[in-house]
Amino acid sequence: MKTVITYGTFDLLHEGHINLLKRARALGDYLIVGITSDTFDKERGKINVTQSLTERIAAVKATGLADKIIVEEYEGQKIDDIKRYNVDIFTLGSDWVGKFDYLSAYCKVVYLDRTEGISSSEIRAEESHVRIGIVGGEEKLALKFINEATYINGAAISGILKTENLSKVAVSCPIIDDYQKLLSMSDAIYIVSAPQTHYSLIKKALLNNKHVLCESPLVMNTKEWAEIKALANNNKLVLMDSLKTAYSTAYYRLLLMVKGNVIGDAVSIDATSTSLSSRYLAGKEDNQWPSICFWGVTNMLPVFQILGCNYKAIDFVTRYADKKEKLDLFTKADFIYDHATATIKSGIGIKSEGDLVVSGTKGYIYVPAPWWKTDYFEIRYENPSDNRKVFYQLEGEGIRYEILSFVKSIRDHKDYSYISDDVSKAIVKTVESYYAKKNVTSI
Ligand code: C2G
Repeated sequence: MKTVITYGTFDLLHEGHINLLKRARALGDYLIVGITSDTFDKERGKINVTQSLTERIAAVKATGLADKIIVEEYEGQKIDDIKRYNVDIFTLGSDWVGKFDYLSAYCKVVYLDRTEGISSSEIRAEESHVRIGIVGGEEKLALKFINEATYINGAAISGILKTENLSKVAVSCPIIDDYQKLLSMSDAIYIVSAPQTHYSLIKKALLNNKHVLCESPLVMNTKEWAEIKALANNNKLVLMDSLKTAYSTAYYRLLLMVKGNVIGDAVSIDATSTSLSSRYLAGKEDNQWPSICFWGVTNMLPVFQILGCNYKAIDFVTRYADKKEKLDLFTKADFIYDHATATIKSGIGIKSEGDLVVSGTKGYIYVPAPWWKTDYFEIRYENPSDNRKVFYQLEGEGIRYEILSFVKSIRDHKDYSYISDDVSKAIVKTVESYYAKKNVTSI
């Protein structure tokens, strides 16, 4: 019996895939098809896959061309599989010519002609493109977003609203003078401006029937939060918090592990994020981005996503930039829960060690600085030999996965956000209590 093996994502199974499977099958008597897992696809940069692994397995099974279906989960698995299944021939489409010649040490390698003129990404791209307009920030943030959007099938940048620190050279999309005009040429808006400007920008976008992705905090008080959320829901529009950390695979897996009780009960969380970001200290007041909003909201993420949103008490210690007491250079917040506590330190006017520690009754998780764009963390126990190091590749600080969730939410009319409404509202509630100067000690 001559065993043949081939691999693929097989997203939105189409004629090209089926031709390949037929030709692969004709090379021998028994065909094994390896289908890539969601995680493995993400790790190898294929993040636009529309269908789940289960759906893709079912589709390949339905062709009746595979004698056995396996899941490809890790780099190098092909060698394991060829040995395990005593494979005679490894085959792939001609777009991979040369890439797997090293497998000829284990079996015959055959590249089959690819079917021209059809691909999953072309099928995906046929779906309506979401045109995203960018508002606020400056070229560094805008450039990152524009670059990350290029990885997302179905997303296109319509333009960016002109601000004084945007230079024509830097940005590779149209610079638009007027917000109404940007809205008219967009399906959705990404708001990366100072938080005190969000409410009016979000409301105008929603009233113009545009979806919104906005840096947290969405607004500065819970009354406005309820109003814009109702406006979005009533008009079946997506209104999503933007906090790229939530979309970092390592951070997301950390949450799952804590919820899986790997460190016992989470009792204390310490999160610090700082940067000497002069650019947010300068300029007119509505350009200034206070620490509690710039880094504070990122530090709040693990607190609310692990300990919940219903803390009993909160105390702030803050250092203002000046007597106007509107812009904080540094803010520490201590949260008290029924059976847990958390301390977050946020600063755009100080430098500190930007790590995250989640302390539990069986052990703790340590995320080294800069924890907010982490691809790595450690689970540590009393007996160091039990410690575990965990690594997940992170591309683009998580921004492309955030854009993907936003575009999928718009396309499928579902909520694929990694930040729940509860967390979104708790962030706003905390910012509101800070500015109400409740329990705020100035240093
Ligand atoms: N294919 C083809 N013609 C097309 C499209 C795809 O012959 N028009 C072939 C590809 O060459 C591949 C198989 O169909 O052999 C599956 O294609 P994809 O689902 O795009 O998967 P891919 O990312 O190419 O997977 O590690 C190797 C990868 O697993 C191959």
